[in-house]
Amino acid sequence: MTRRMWRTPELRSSYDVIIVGGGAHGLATAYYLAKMGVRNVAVLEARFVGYGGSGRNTAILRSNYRTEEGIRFYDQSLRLYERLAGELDFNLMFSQQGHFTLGHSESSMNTLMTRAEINKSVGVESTILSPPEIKRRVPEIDISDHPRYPIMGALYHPPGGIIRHDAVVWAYARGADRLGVDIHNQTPVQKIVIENNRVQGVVTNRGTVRSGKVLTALAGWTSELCGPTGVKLPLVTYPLQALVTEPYKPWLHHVIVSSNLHIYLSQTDRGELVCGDGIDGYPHYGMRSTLGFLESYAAHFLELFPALHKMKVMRQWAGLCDMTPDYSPIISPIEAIEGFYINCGWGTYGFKAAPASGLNSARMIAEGKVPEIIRPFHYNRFQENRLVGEKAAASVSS
Ligand code: PYC
Repeated sequence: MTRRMWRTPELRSSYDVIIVGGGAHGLATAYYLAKMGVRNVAVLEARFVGYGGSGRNTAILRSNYRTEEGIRFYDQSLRLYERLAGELDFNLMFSQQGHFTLGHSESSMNTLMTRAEINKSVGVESTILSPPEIKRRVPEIDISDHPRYPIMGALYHPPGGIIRHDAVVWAYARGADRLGVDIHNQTPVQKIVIENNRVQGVVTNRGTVRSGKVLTALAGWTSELCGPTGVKLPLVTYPLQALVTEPYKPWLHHVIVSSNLHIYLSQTDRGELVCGDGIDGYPHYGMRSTLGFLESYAAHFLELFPALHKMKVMRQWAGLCDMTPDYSPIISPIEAIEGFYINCGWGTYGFKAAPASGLNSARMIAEGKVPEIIRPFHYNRFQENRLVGEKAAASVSS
């Protein structure tokens, strides 16, 4: 008999904790909560698990950020990813193949050098390579002076790599389910019920569900649900597009990102190239892919790999990114509303953060205090002018 990976339980009238959003962050939070012994937890997902950014990203993992706060947090996430397949007993196909961020201008090389030094000071492997050193590892790349923006060097981050993103979602969902978490697909939350400055529950398409603790993990849709609660979040949602090519014999054995051309690519074990560009030029909630993206990606990609001019694209898609002004996330309780927690602002970095985001969100809810490592990501930093500026680590955002 086929064994389902997770149950389809009845929706109860109340839960101790409700997590809104069945992506990697919501499911990871539910899994770690249950592992800490918190019972009666539900994940409410509007469509199906992994429908949002968790199933639409380009599966790149890295921790070579710009600020100490960012590096420490994403490094914790990468360490959790290293052990995740064993912990969840699921083949996640994590390949730590090394990650290159190419620089094509003096100013981007300065930024990459700064990042290398800050990373090293925090104990994260990152180093600067010259064009011939890059060519030795990626022989197909064009390091000549023919391109409009020749390659001047790269930030090389050996622990970075790629993982099977859908498998991460399924593994967390199955792990959470086995520990008793109820996962409800097709259950959009329409409203968060707040009375006397306390969370009382949520209204869904299937009725009201009571709970004294609600966490939203909705990425690009956060403002839609949180706006009516009166909590002001400095989020702007932009689509981020990606594409996948037909399969080729394995030739690319590293993740390649260009900080000036704003593109990135890697090759999956099936041979497809998974490619992406910067966020769309203006905010919207559309998830259609565009010809403009395809054209700009092709032009920039051929600057790096002109030999691949006959490459065929198999499909394109888009996901939604909830961008903050400093390009760092928001994970915090909303102190003015007891029992209300938010997890958002992941911009173009969400997928790689899921394990650390889930673990620390779970600690925040279960222990009632904000773990040290996520304190810099409190939402009050915008009022208090304590920004954690990560724009320099966002090669994908123009
Ligand atoms: O930050 O590594 C990154 C990234 C790749 C694709 C989107 N963001």
